[in-house]
Amino acid sequence: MADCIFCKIANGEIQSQTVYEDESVRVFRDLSPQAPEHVLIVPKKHIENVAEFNSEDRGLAAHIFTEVIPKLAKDLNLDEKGFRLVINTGEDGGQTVNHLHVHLLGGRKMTWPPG
Ligand code: DGP
Repeated sequence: MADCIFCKIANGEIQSQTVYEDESVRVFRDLSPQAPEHVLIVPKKHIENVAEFNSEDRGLAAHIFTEVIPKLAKDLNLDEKGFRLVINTGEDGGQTVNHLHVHLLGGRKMTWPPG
């Protein structure tokens, strides 16, 4: 999508601190980290948010949750102590960038409930 910042980052038009990339996703460090490790898992395909996922995206969703996240957890040394995944969705969900992204945060003890 032409004016989408995460499309541009995911496709490499804009530089980012990339920690992982493959044919369908880019994972890069959040500009405003909320934990010692804070990366964003971003599909290269423009999908507005998780509510817009459809059956065509089943393979992508499975790839993110069964391959990318477990690999990141290991690579970032978060697999033993744990981490948090966040998918802000829409206005009430606190989504500020309208391109689906999964936050992966770790390296500190998280609190609950979130704000
Ligand atoms: P959300 O509120 O879930 O839509 O989170 C958007 C996140 O994206 C927020 O934590 C800040 C981050 N972010 C916004 N613009 C950029 C950018 O240009 N580069 C990077 N690396 N992160 C960004």
